[in-house]
Amino acid sequence: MNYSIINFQKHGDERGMLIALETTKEVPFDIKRVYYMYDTIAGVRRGFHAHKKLQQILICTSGSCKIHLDNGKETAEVLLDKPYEGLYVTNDMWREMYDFTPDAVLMVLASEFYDESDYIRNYDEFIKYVNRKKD
Ligand code: T46
Repeated sequence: MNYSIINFQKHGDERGMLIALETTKEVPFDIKRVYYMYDTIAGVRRGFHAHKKLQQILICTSGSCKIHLDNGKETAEVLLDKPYEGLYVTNDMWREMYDFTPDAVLMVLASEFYDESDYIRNYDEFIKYVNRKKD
């Protein structure tokens, strides 16, 4: 499946930890946008879409949450619970985020500006879209 976990280099010293993320070093695309979600209500599941073009790195900088990934053929569940780990997800991947702890902050680095036309928000449409691309 087209995703990977990136382990970021930790710059630790007696004061604590620091993670630095730079385009072309830790991040395999030009970062055009950063957004994050916090205060997610217990039990909420969000996402429910795929992107046609967008690449992203998801980092749970505080607390934890889980990510469900689906490429139309296979699925995977990823636990994000370390501020030094990033989940790299490319296009054509259905995603859902869930099991947010009350202190969870899910930060996302994105390769594109916000564009609603890049979203596929209907699962049946997503399956048709990925199957069409295989032909
Ligand atoms: C994704 C997952 C991981 C903006 O105005 N600008 C933005 O850059 C984003 C991301 C959202 N918004 C607005 C659009 C909606 O009115 O914020 C509201 C919530 O967005 P959405 O319902 O798309 O949020 P999620 O949690 O379902 O999905 C988000 C990203 O949209 C998506 O690209 O991969 O996080």
